[in-house]
Amino acid sequence: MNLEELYKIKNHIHDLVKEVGQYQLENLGRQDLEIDKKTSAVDLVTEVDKESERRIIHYIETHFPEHAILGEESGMTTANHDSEFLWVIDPVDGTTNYAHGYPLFSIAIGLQYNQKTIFGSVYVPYMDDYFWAIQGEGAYLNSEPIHVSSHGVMDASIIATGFPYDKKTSPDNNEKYFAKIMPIVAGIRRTGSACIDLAFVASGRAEGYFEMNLSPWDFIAAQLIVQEAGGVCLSKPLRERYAVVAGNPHIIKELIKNLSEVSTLDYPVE
Ligand code: 2AM
Ligand code: CA
Repeated sequence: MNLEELYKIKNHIHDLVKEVGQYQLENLGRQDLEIDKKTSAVDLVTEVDKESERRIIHYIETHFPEHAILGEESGMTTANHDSEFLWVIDPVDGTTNYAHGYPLFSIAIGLQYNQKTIFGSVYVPYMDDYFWAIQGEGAYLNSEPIHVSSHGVMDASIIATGFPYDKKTSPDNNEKYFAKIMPIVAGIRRTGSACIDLAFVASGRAEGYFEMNLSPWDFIAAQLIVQEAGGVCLSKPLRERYAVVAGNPHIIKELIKNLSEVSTLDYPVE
């Protein structure tokens, strides 16, 4: 796939997520929203998650019938699962927010070629913010280039984090890391959407981010955006999921140092 094709994809995905985002906003806060439980009482999926993913997959299957697709709600497509191209989709990142009518949620779409992410996008419908990156081409918010911030000290930094659905029982509920970082920074933020947290690191709205228990669709697209914005975003397999740490080049060192003082086992250490 050449650069011209990737720029076309960027534009077409922008049109697609605007349309899907409009549908999501129209249904936000609806009292009769159909909500199902997935793995537990707090792991939710709404009819809007499913319909949004269906629309995104329809677009990909129409334009790229040979590509494989991994979606949060449908899993891995059986067709083309050996393709070199893999689309990774989260139709609503921040489902708990969405189900409560809390307007922070995003649509994440990434494209990988031989396991390397070559395009990543995060769209936040409520803000009409389209974050995107093409490998080697920098990162953008709508049409403006974005860059990570240059703040290098923890006590002047905003650090975002998150906690998994199974936090009552999971050893990977982030509690001890949160306790370590919370007192030493200017502010902790918890949006409920890993993709928004990472996009905010990429655009310098936050300095760093750490979270465990993520699935690939929660961070693959946004990871490229952080990297192309001059930041660092590392992931490490942790049981069935991933621990992710991100930041500008100064804060990432501080963040990893502090996280590894708690334990060197869970988060990436370099
Ligand atoms: P979701 O809203 O798409 O489910 C919140 O901390 C972030 O982590 C969100 O991006 C949420 O994605 C994701 N998340 C929370 N618990 C998770 C789990 N058990 N497995 C995978 N992702 C999870
Ligand atoms: Ca998600």
